[in-house]
Amino acid sequence: MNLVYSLSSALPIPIPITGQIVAAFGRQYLVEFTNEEILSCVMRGKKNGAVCGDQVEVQRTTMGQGVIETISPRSTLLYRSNAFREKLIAANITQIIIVLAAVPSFDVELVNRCLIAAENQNIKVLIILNKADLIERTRSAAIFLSLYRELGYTLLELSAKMDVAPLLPYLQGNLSVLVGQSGMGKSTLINALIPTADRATAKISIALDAGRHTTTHAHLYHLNKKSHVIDSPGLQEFGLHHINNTDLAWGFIEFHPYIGKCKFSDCLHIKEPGCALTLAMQERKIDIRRLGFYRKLITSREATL
Ligand SMILES: Nc1nc2c(ncn2[C@@H]2O[C@H](COP(=O)(O)OP(=O)(O)O)[C@@H](O)[C@H]2O)c(=O)[nH]1
Ligand SMILES: [Mg+2]
Ligand SMILES: [Zn+2]
Repeated sequence: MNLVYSLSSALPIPIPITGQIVAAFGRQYLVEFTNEEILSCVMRGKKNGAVCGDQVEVQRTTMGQGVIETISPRSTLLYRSNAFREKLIAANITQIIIVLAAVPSFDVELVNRCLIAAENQNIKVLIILNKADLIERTRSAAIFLSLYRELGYTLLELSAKMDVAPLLPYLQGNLSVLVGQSGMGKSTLINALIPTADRATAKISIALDAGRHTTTHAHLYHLNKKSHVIDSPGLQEFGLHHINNTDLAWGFIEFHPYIGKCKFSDCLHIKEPGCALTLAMQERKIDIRRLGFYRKLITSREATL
């Protein structure tokens, strides 16, 4: 423990030590320090809002626990929100890995929403189509997902059960977060990548009295000194309340060349005359499914105003 002695009282004043949140569940956090020690911590006061991946300053308590005093400024923050609350997913990540599988079927809307959140934070994206060993079922999913490859996203087909090697080069040098619905194979991927992960997860699950096979909290794992992966609980929805209408359109990378070229500067690209996005869609430069999804998102927002 780092101590300095105050001249006036001669009592030791503990110096906060810097660490990283490697697990977050409710108001409890596990913070890892550079010497690999892990300490169970809570936030100072009633404050909430720290998340896996955060760099924090921790003060030790006499009970062998820690109190998080400050959260360092974040380079990125992935979160979702509705009108009532925000849910933080991970901080300081450099890559979002969207994990999909043909079985159970995945929700395209969730993919689009994850992509918007990623673009909004300027975080690069990798899409994985897992369970490629289920060849027949995977084929049609792969054909559908080629849309995203055409947009410029990297789409990787693999089987977490058979071989995760194709994923390794993409993880190198990144703090990645795995997101997706439950059942897509996120935890299976982690276990294949990090042989000790299962044990770590089980230990925390037992401590939390949670089921062994469901991920109930986010957990950061180290692949090597420079590459880290966060497993997150399954997502059923991805609210984008925090992203305004203009930024929503920027969340669709293929819209970029056309934004600002509409007849009306406040065009929402619904059915305004002279809309550059509508024209691009008619000329087949923009996929009708993506513009349709954008419009559905915008109109559902307007309706709730
Ligand atoms: N056939 C097949 N099944 C897989 C693969 N990856 C995961 N699964 C299965 O899919 C189910 C859900 O996996 P899990 O990792 O718990 O998904 P998570 O909820 O996204 O963490 C489990 O029964 C896994 O055994 C794969 O590559 N191929
Ligand atoms: Mg899981
Ligand atoms: Zn427009």
